Amino acid sequence: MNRERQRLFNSTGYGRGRLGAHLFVVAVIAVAIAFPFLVTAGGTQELEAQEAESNPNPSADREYALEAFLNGYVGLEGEIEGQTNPVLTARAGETVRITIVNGESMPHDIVLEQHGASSEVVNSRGSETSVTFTAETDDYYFCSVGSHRQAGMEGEFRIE
Ligand SMILES: [Cu+2]
Repeated sequence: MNRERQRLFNSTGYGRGRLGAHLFVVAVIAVAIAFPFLVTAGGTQELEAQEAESNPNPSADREYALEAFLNGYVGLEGEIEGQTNPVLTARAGETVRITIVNGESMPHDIVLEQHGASSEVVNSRGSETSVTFTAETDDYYFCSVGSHRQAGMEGEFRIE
């Protein structure tokens, strides 16, 4: 190997070494920047998994909450808040969950006639139950206890 080639060889080798070192530094910085995001993303996924586990029925397309009284169900939140026996709506095929919170110490439930869906009866003030079904047709929701339906516990469910 003559002097000229030796010089070229050395300089090329040196150049590659430098390039390798640069790439290594860039990679370390990239990992350092990405690491907190990776950890955060992993943590969020874990939290969501825990929530899904603690809630046996995690997702409904429509959720309604009603407070149950003998003279009617009263909307608890959203657009129906404060309305007595509000019209509840959903698109056909959507999963609907209606939760009732007992507003008094008297047994109440919620039943949807056409959908064949019925909740448990709740007896004490503040106790909750819910009914989940797939929206198929216009219907009525009502309380099946005694003559509560006639007393005022009835509202419409409509396909929008
Ligand atoms: Cu009732």
